[in-house]
Amino acid sequence: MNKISLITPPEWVRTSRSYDPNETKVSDWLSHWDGEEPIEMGFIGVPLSKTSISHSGASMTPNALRELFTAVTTYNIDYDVDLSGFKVRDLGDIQMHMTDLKKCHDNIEAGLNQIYEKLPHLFPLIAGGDHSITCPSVKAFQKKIGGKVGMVQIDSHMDVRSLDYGGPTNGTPIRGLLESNTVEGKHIVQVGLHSFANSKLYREYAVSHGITQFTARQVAREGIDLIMDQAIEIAGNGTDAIYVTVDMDVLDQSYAPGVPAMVPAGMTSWQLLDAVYRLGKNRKVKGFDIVCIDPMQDQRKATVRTAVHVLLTFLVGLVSRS
Ligand SMILES: [Mn+2]
Repeated sequence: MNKISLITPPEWVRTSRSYDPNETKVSDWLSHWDGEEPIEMGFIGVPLSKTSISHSGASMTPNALRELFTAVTTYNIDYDVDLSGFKVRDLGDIQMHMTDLKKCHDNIEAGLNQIYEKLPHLFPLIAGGDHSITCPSVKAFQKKIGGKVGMVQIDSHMDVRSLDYGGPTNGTPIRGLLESNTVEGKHIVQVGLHSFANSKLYREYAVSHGITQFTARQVAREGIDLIMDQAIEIAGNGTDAIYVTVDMDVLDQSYAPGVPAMVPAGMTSWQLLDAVYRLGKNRKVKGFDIVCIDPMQDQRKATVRTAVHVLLTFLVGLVSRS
């Protein structure tokens, strides 16, 4: 029986048809949390996308990921790591209000607070939802940490829009965190920013608040490893923990057709996988979310499938910490 009032059990609990006892599918390993078992890594769905500026079915992402967990194995050949030896559970979804978006954000923060009170050592693996969910998620994370939080945001967009124009939305989470003094700009690093997807005024706002920015072109030219090392150094300098947020619209449109705001010449899947592995492996990283996937526009589930690989590759880094 689930004892946390603001989360509901996973809507879909999928198991794969096992034809071969010699391999484990993610769906058969990442099972539903029973509400009591002590765990240190947990998948949490945050099904909210009415806060998206453009039309988005991102609220369907947690279930879309669960569905594809039946299609992938737990073994990563690049690092020779099998996740099936580690305990990760699906906690279910944060409850949303049907129409009251402020209430939805309040539920995200309060629901995560409830989870962290019950499971103080939990590493949250949060699946949005659109990017608006990152603001309440990081507020709860900062309370859990009880100190200064750094952020590495992998995104085509800066997400520092003024809250005066219909916010909070998926264009405002970083602005919301700055204005609420949850995170300082000097502790925020944005990676993968894209031309013709941001404005000069918001760039000046971000830079004036001390945010460090790396564009998608810099990633292509300088290499993701070098940039991630700098990002981790900056986000970790003077902070107690780093929160990682991945907006899937950072990827090139050919890799991620199922995002509401897709871009050409975005990052490659390999750049993103290498980035999240490096982040997962760093001891200072203590929280993760992945957002802004629209399963309704996703051709052959390509974007959801990539997101599954991003999540699992991050986990491979996490369990490989020395
Ligand atoms: Mn974003």
